[in-house]
Amino acid sequence: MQKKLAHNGDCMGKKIFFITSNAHKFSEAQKLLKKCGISIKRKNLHLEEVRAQECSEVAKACAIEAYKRIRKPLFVEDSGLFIKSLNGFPGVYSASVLQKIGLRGILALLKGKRRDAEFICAICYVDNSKLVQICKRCKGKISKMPSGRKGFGYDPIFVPQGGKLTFAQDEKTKAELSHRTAALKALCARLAKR
Ligand code: ITT
Repeated sequence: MQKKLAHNGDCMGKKIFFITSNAHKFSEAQKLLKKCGISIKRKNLHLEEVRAQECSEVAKACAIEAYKRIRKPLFVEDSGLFIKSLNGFPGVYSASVLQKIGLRGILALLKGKRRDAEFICAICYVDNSKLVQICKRCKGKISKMPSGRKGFGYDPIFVPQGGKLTFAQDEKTKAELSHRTAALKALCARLAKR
């Protein structure tokens, strides 16, 4: 990649693009990254996601494609819900599965099955001198019924480990320990390193 930055710390205080079509993901990231002095701008490049088994592969391929197009510091985040008894389904297909069968469809598939699940968030950051990959998880269980009005996506059916409320009922807990929070904190730490 062209022209080197003087040092990696140069990312701090600069505007970074978060390439996403999802306003909820952007809003969560904006709040958290602001706390560590990173301001972000949303850009939707309508990237086509590659077929892959892992969020980190999807994030990396999209970030490289996005960098080719805009040549500005940016990150892409690919996330999803992985349910153990469904062999990781919906996983990397989380967005389209939610559109097609909804939360009720997922709950129907889980009748009589174990409900352990995890959210995964993979981030790939690219600028003119480096590519940073981060992948974090948040373990929990799928509830019996959707509950709560906060958050987005699968939040109404996801109860984090040790908790009783879904992420959609308790956004404070989500902000503290979600997969996205963990990944963004790790991104801040990596970008702050010289
Ligand atoms: P971009 O790819 O454009 O960023 P997207 O919504 O398509 O937006 P993903 O491909 O990463 O994002 O799909 C992730 C889906 O997984 C998302 O649409 C939600 O349905 C679900 N998801 C991810 N993180 C979540 C969270 O924190 N809470 C609830 N659902 C989440």
